[in-house]
Amino acid sequence: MIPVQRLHGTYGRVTADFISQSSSAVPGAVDYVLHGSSVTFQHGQNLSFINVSIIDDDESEFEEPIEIMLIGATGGAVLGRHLVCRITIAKSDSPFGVVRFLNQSRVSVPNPNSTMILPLMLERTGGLLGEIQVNWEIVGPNSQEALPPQNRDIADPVSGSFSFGDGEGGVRSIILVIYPHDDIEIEKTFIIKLKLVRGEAQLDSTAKDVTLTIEKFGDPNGVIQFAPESLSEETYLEPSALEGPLIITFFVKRIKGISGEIMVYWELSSEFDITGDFLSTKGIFTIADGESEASFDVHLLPDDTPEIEEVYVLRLVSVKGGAKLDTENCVIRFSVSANDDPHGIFALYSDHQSILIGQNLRRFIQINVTRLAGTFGDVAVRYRISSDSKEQSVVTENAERQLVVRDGARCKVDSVPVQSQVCSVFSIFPVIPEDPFKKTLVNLMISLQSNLDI
Ligand SMILES: [Ca+2]
Ligand SMILES: [Ca+2]
Ligand SMILES: [Ca+2]
Repeated sequence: MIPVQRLHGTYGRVTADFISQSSSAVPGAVDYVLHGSSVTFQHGQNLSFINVSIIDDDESEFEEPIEIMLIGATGGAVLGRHLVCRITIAKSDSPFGVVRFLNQSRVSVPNPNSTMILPLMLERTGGLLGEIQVNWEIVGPNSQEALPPQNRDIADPVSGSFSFGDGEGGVRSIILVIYPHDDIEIEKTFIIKLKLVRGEAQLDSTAKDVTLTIEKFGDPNGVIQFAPESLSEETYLEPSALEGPLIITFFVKRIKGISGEIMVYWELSSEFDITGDFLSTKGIFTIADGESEASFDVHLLPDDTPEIEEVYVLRLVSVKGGAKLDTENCVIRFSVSANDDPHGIFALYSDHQSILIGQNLRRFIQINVTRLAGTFGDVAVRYRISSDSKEQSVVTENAERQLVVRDGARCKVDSVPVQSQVCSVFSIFPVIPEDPFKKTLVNLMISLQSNLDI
């Protein structure tokens, strides 16, 4: 755009005529195009433009100056003093011309329901010296191999040839006929390539091929879900240190399409403390092209930590490679039953027990029940104090008593008034955990009996 100014008055509609001249550059479709031969100013307008297009090409050899000159004015205006504008074409045109696609270099189309026509346009432009022949071919899908004429995606012809005579430019078209999709189809990429086989024109390096992507149809890469055998909520036992990690295998299926290798990401979480429970709480596994089944392992580790039953959520979180997750069946739960005596093991240590004498000389046995291992929940402990002296009862009141060791507490102290002078042996009765820990009752009783420390 070359600006032309209208100085002084702007009354009425006027025009200014112009021409171009150049010692080497050729007007028309070769080096540049001068649009029109006059520039118009409407009433009140003081600025207008001359439009010059430079023909673009790859070569950069000669600079070519062009002069644009105002040569006359109409409508009452007169020419001023600055009438010549010089521009320089930095690049010179290839004398043989340039061949290029006019389409976008990347074209993406939905996989059609019915036959689809896709025209591609190419042109020879610039210099038109000599005959040239340009061939085209398609490579793909998703490879650099030439597309065979018989294929399921694009109708024959899948290659061809164009000739341009000496001095002949212009546009040619390639008509691609794209077949409708199959039941399911992966995304396919083809490249339509130009190749100069005769003559000396240049292929425009930025527009000598078109990458055509036909989008996938359906779920060619599949939908990922846990296999039915892994959907039920299982309960596992924490392994002992001797056994080592327990390997739990989960099965996964790929339904619908089975095309392409895909990567599936999984993750374990829990509202309980998951620290140290598993070798890893996340991972990746792959399903090979054509495969519909896979499995992955979760390693449940042994530990000495007392734990109540913990529920874990195992989730397939994402997939790479075009597949989708079945949102209905990508989360499962499993649990590990209570372990390492979560509610505790109860013991009496003789050096923690004592006889107290109150102000009124009443005597008390101060009982200190120690809770080892876990401290989950309130646990009621029943005990009985008896003496090796058979003749008289030691305890004033009930023979059997109960104390409650609270959730989190490691011991509980109770005082029992006594009558007798001698009380040398304590014995303690089973622990009776309160609901909801009935299940562990037996364990606790056994533990307790075998852990009595008198
Ligand atoms: Ca845990
Ligand atoms: Ca654990
Ligand atoms: Ca444990």
